[in-house]
Amino acid sequence: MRKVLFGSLFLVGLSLAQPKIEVKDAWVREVPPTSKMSAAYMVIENKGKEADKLVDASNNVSEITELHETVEGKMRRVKAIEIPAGGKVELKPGGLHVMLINLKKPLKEGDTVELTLKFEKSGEVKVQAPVRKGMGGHMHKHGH
Ligand SMILES: [Cu+2]
Repeated sequence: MRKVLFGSLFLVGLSLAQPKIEVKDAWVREVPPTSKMSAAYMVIENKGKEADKLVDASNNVSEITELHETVEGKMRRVKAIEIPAGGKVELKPGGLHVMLINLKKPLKEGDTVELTLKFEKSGEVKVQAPVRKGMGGHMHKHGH
């Protein structure tokens, strides 16, 4: 019995010491100045041995931050995004994203957004996300 207890304490210590969540390739979509909304995309990797969940987010450019998914062209809010142990989840246009609602100022290419992601087990992870033009989904002007 003592052996089991000792073993689990050791595991807790180990998982606290190791950062498990890695966020890569974060970016925010450039939007026209008239738009009050944008979205952030990224790849979230979980190098730990336990699944974790993205449960909340905040940022420095919009009043509201929500976790969204796109299903059949429509966005809806999700409570959490699960990141499987040893796996990764890609937030990308047309899929999961972090929604930035009520932008305080227009977002231009070259700006940087500070995102704070809150994970159920790993806690807060801060990310610098550059603003980029989105691929596809542009509003094209037709005619001349
Ligand atoms: Cu959305």
